[in-house]
Amino acid sequence: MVFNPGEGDTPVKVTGEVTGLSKGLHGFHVHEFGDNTNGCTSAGPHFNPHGKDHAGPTDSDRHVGDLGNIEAGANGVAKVNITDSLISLTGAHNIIGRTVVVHADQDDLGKGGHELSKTTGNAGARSACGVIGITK
Ligand SMILES: [Cu+2]
Ligand SMILES: [Zn+2]
Repeated sequence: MVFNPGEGDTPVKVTGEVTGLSKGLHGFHVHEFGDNTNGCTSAGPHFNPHGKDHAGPTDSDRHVGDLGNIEAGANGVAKVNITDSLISLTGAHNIIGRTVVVHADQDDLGKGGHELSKTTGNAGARSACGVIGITK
């Protein structure tokens, strides 16, 4: 996964590929901690510096880490190509040193009416994760 900043830091372009998924939509978020000591659980909750409710990437009130869903085809591959104006590689919304998580289930973007909709989008287990770092 590659996170590329635009001019003046935003938007950030997220590109890459996730393989081995079940067909369909999978929640895709930046979680608070860059810690995978106990697997993806150690990444903590969604990155939410302003204490908002969980929502979708196009909602004005959302967690900074709410990047919505990625969609895998029948081959289990999801191509990621997201441009987001809230995450940043500098300042208060900096996601470097945090963790990107792919979930087992679809993120309902806060609208599913489930008790977890407003915190996690009820996106289920954490299937894969990786700390966001700096590379050449
Ligand atoms: Cu998540
Ligand atoms: Zn969220």
